[in-house]
Amino acid sequence: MKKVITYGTFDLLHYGHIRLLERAKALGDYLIVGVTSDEFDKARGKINVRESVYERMENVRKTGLADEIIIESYEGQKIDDIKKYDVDTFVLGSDWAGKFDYLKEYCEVVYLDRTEGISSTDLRDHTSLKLGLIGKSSNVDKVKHEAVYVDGLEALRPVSGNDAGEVDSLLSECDAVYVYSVPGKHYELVKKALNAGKHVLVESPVAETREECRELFALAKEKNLTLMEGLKTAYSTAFQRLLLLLKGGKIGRIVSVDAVCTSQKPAADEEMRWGSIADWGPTALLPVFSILGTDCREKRIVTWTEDAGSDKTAAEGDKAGQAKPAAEDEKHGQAKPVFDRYTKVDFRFDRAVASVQVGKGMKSEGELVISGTEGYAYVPAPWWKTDFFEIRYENTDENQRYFYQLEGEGIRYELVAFLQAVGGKASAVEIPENVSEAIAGIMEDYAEGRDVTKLAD
Ligand code: C2G
Repeated sequence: MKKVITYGTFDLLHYGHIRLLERAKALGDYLIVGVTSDEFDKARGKINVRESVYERMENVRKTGLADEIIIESYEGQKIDDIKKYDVDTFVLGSDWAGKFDYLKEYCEVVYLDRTEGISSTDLRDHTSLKLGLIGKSSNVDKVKHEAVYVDGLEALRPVSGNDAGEVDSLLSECDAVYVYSVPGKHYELVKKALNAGKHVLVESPVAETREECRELFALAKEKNLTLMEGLKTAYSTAFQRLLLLLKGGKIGRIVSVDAVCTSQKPAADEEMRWGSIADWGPTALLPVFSILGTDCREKRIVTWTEDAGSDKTAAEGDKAGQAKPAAEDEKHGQAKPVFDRYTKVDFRFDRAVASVQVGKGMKSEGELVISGTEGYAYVPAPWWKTDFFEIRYENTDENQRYFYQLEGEGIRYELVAFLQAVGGKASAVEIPENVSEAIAGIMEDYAEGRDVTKLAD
């Protein structure tokens, strides 16, 4: 019996794929088809795959052409498979001509003409989504750049969240918006976009109070729109795998979660002078609420703001992270914004504790440590661009290291998830509403001075 093997992603299965399978099948008596796993595709840069590996395997099965279907999940697996299944012929499309000649050492290698005029990319691009960008900053520019890597997404020019006319005109041209303005404007901008029938991806925090957050998610549900919180860390494979391992008991009972996020220089662009708690807070809070839940029994917030000399608490007129006029700045005749340069939040949950330290204009080790009764998880700085973590034990011989590809800063994965959510795949949203609400709640408590103590200048 002559065995033939071929591999592919087979996303949105089309006649180009089917013709390849038919011709491969004709080369022997038994055809094995390797379908790439979601993770393997991500690791090799194919981040736009719409269907899961199981959907893609099922579509291949339905063709009736495969005698056996396997999952391809790691680099180099082709050699293992050729030996394991005693394959006579390896087949792939001509777009790969020459790339797999090294397999000639193990079996016959055949490249078949690729079918012109059809590709999964074209099919994905066919349903293009126009994404308006609201907010003018280097962060928004990054999103515009990253959108290029996302099939089926067209990022329009950024407009300022302060210019109502610009925002209105943008809303008339797009299908969805990405909002990254100042925290105090997110609620009104998100509400405006939802009322205009647009899907929304909003950089965290979604809003500055629990109530506003709840209201926005309810409005999105009522209008059958997607409202997704943007926090790129949540969309990195490494962070997602870390959470799964922890939930699976990898380090025993979790006793504490400790996250640190700092950056030396405050944001240059005036519109984006967010304070530490609004800028870094959501990122640092993400692992706390994702791992320990959102029912903290008590918390303590200690903060240092630039105008710490005044006897005001953080609450008086000082929205969380919001630039608040302090002394007139005689140079520009504008209010000089102040913000919290450093904030520490300590939490007590029923069965664990947590701490987050965030700072802008100060530095510390930006690591994430999750401590457990059998070991601990260590994510080195900058932990929020998660591509590596280690599970460490008393017996260091048992330590395990995990690495997952993270292209750019991970923004593109967030955009792919948003596109999938808009397309109806709600499971693509990695931040549950209760976590979004809990993050907004910390912004609210900070602004209201609840559990807040200010450091002297
Ligand atoms: N194909 C084709 N004609 C097209 C599109 C794809 O003949 N119009 C072929 C490809 O050459 C490949 C197979 O169909 O042999 C599957 O294509 P993809 O799903 O795009 O898979 P690919 O990323 O090419 O991965 O380890 C996986 C292999 O490297 C193939």
